[in-house]
Amino acid sequence: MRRIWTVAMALVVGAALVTSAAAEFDTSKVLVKVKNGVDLFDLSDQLAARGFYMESVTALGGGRLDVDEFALTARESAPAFVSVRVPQGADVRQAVRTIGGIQGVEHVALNQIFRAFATPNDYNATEQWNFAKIGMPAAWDVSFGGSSSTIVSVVDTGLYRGYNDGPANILPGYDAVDNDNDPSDGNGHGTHVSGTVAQATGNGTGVTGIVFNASMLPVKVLSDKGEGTLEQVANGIRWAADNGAHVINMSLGCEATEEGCDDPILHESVQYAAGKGVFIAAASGNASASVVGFPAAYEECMAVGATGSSDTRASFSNYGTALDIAAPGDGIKQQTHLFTCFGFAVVGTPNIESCSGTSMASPHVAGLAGLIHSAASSTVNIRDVIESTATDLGTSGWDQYYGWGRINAAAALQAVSGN
Ligand SMILES: [Ca+2]
Ligand SMILES: [Ca+2]
Repeated sequence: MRRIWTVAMALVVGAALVTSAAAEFDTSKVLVKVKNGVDLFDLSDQLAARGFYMESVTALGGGRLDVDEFALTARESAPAFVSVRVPQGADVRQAVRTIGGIQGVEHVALNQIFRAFATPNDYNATEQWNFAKIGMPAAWDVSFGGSSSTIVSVVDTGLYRGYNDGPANILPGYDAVDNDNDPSDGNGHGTHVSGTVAQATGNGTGVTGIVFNASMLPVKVLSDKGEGTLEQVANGIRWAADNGAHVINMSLGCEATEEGCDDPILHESVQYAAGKGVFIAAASGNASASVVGFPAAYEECMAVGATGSSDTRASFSNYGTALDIAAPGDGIKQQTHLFTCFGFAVVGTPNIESCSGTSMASPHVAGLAGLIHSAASSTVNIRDVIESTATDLGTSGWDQYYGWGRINAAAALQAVSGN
């Protein structure tokens, strides 16, 4: 029997908006500037008498010293500033006023948080609730779109290159359907999925992608109808692994209950890529089934289920013992030529289309994996980072509906940056 893999996408459309507010300053400490001639040991005593702790002293030339070191080594009469710890739960603005009243104190500053001005001009938290939800702006502060040396392969219906807002860096790819080197997308699914990974960002047009500086390696294994054979899928996985992919996304699969779905040829192709160190994200399937589809269910793949804007499982999203992680997948906007988010070729004017499915969830994980690959040392286990930093949903810890939870890009990037 010929097994057909289909795109893992559903006809469910939903949208809501989520906004997040970030702290404006570090509430754990304030910075104190003192007048010339102030005895820092005396200041330390005065602070302690009011419940504050002098943590360190920064000399004019920079570098944090404790007060003894400063007294011994610094040559200037007054330091640049003194860092003072505020007790947990205390009103930091009141602390500023109290410390400001100590004799010899010239100025007390809130420990303001500065951010790279990296929020791109085409990012809109309302339009892209999915990126707001996973903390993309904060993740971009750590790695603004990653690096072109990171190669992400979307193994799908191909990638359309002619749009004004598609991925910026596209490598020559492969068409495993026609066995040639033209992986054009006559369907639109692969282009939408690729957009979530790496849509052109900061170009003032359309929407954004997660790891937009990455090099995209398009591999077409599904026809313009959104279907592909085991042969095509297995060839495509191996080609991507042999041609430099660090990350593979597969927003495709078959249901575990279908005859021939779990096949050693498919599994061995996945194992081949994993054996080369490739991180593989795959969609769990859209049958509302209690069993994850394949290839996602293989242990070498990170099986991705879909959540909506309220952080609950999308009704279509397959779950079960093989589910590893969840990501936004309900009402995801990217540029493509799919008019209806239903897998038939309608090539036309590019639009920002809202599509739903575990197909839309998986590239969030692939994109995050790419961003981690760009930002972290090669010894970092990308899968461990994604799982350990996910926002736990459902019952505590791993569960069959959300895996380790919904991905948290901000926490993942902070983890690998050492923050
Ligand atoms: Ca854009
Ligand atoms: Ca859980």
